[in-house]
Amino acid sequence: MSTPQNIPALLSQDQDIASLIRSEEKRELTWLELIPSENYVSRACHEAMGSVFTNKYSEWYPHKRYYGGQDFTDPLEELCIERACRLFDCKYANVQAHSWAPANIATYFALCEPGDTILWMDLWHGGHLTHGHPVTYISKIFNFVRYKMKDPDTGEIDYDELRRLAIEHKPKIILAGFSAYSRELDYQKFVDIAKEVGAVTMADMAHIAGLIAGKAVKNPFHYGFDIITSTTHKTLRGPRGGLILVREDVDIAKKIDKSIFPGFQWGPHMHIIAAKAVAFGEALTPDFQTYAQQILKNAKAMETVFRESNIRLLGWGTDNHLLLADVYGSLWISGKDAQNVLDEVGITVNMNAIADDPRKPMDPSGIRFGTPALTTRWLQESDCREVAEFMIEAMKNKDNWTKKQEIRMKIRIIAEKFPIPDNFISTSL
Ligand code: DSN
Repeated sequence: MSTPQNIPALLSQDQDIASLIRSEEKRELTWLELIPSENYVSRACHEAMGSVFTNKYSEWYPHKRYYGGQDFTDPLEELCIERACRLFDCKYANVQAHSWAPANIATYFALCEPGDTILWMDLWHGGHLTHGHPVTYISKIFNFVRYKMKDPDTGEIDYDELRRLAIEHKPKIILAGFSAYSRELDYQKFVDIAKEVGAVTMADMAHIAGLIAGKAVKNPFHYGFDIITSTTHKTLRGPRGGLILVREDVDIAKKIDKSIFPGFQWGPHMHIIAAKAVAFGEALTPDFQTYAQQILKNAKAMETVFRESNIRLLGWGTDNHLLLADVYGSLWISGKDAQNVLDEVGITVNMNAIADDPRKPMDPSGIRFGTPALTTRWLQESDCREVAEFMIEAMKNKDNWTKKQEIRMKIRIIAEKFPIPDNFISTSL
């Protein structure tokens, strides 16, 4: 029987769902995926996600579970924690957070009382909704104060303003992290400011966790950060999930464990914890370091092409896996139209607001794109340059059907030349 063994059953039992899965597989094979938060997980990871651990309830933590039958969940979770700590060079890990938002929210509740202040990076300057944007429920509970970039064209954070806000508001947490920011942060400055005002430092590394694990970018723990939160499915290339790491403070670690359970989440998803452990095992290998380095080289190659074409890049380029281009300001195409045109030619990106965007969030000025998934397919710098050139050509020819068909054919050829590697394809319906 082919792997995994549930697929033939799905095909005979529920053809509607089987057919949608097959269509998505085809899309993933024939389109080039450039959304910087997406990737392909390994076949081994898929198998762990599809395993019998999905059947098991395991509330609480290893060796103090509430339900019986935990002979195999305890060593599983312990192994996952041990791998996470080794990977990120820290003492404590909570691997139960279901995803990004639960990881962040549980951390706020672990360390703050209602009304306490958290300093975060403005959403329009690269931060994330889960950092306390006014549309979120958590913004009604905690007092979120925003800092920004000094200059969106260099990407430098306004550290003087950050320090001023910290002194004025006395935050419990200073949060460094982003979902649409392409430069490395000055972690030392965050730590120095936090020490001055007695705040805890939290780095939300959801986007760059794989780059940290692969030693391609700096690890905030090496500068004294107290906490890192993350997803496990972006550059880290694991299952959809969350992760909370604590450098060394046992009291913080205990508070976070209590906040996740019983404070906020209940049954942990043990099949996802199994898949997280597999992904951490993969990320501990030298091959993963090569992968992480190549992500950066590929992003730099795309940066060069966009710069040569005089397209404005926020932050003047990238130090990580992603780029944010002001396509409206440079090519007079809105972010939404650019996303649609690129989709038509077989390239998936996402529209994104840029700093101080004059346009509306649902049709902003920018697109965000990156190289984690392309690099899993082992595209190299010259290939990524070519993809960048096709992107620009497509955006410049948004109303030219013949040109778009031509580009679509060329993208299809690239997709065929760089198939998703065998060990990253998990189904064969
Ligand atoms: N989906 C996340 C990302 O793409 O960064 C944001 O929620």
